[in-house]
Amino acid sequence: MLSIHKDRLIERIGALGAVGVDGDGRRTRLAASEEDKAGRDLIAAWMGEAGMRVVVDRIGNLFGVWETEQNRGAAPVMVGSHIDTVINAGQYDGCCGVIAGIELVEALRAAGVRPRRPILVAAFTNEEGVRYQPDMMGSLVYAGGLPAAEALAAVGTDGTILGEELRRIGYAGTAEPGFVRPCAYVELHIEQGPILDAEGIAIGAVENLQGIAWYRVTIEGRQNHAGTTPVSMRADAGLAAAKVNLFLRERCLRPGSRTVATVGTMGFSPNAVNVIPDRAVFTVDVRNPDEGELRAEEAALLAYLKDLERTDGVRAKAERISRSEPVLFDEGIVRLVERAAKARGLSCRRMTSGAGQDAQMIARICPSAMIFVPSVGGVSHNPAEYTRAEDLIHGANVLLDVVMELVGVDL
Ligand code: HGY
Ligand code: MN
Ligand code: MN
Repeated sequence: MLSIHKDRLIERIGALGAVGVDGDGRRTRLAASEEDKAGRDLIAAWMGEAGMRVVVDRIGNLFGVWETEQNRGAAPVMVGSHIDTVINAGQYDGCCGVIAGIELVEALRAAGVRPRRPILVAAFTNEEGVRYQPDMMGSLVYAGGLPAAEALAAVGTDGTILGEELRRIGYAGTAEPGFVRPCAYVELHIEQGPILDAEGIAIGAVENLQGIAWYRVTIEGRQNHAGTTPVSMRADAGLAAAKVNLFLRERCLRPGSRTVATVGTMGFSPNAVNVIPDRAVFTVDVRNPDEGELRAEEAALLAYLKDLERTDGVRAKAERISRSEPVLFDEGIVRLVERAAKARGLSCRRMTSGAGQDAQMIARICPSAMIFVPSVGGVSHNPAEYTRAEDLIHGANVLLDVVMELVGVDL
């Protein structure tokens, strides 16, 4: 069986992982940052070395295109993921899917295999959504779910404008997002959860993905003295914010609940040790695999904020900053993943993706599915994120096998 160049796969994941690591050893490559540029330059160089044409679209999505005289014009198979990261990130999230995509093209070319379809390897812009919202932005624009002009005008958490930043780093491309509609999309990704590692299973055949809703909540109370103000006279924005976090956890702990919720950022004003905060601004990330249950969670949050206005004498508002529905992946491709794993003697199980993924956006325009490999201890969005080399190699080889099936090859 054809296999990818395993040493180079691992080497390149390590090389990209070294990009954007600061003096304290924290790895951060936020979308359209200098660090993201350095990562993009590396990926573009590897795409070129693999004999691919490099294309950048208007939202900065980076593609390696491998097409031949024989297959030019046929709808391509697309693989890929993202290389932007969260803050103080691990080195595998997204990156292994892009690098494995490049490696599968290298392997097919080295073996003289002639695919009947072109292959595109994608590195989508701003999958994480940490600096600019919404998340999965580049793939959402590519799939026609968000106008490029609107995405390019996105104002970052640092006040920058995405379009200007893409120009500054040299990745404001000219290709129209969606310039080609793939016939299929397959994304290799680390699980980022604990299941495969805990069950000792090598491959996850991802059949669906949960819905995600992000809100920015602003609670306004009354600034006052921390020592002289009786508790009964307080309109404490900080306390109200804490109550929301607790409320969300209680919702998740209800029997049978499949909801997960996270308050990942929070800021107080005036943010002084001896002043009751008059304002708390925080984000809520709430997820559920069922659209109806997700909507119920959102409604419960908004109703609770209304209650807080009455009980705590504060004003509360919630602005929805991102929303993606649960997605079912393509059963045919999921079965290809299971067959490919079996043919390689690898254990495999079906899974739901707890994380948002570019695949959920590309699923809007073509049959899509994902391949998961284990995350040791289920740790991710954390520098301790770790996937064993042999698991990465297994995942890349299963991706190679699935793509060979999808493109049809002449040996
Ligand atoms: O937030 C997520 O689920 C993904 O890592 N963007
Ligand atoms: Mn990811
Ligand atoms: Mn991520």
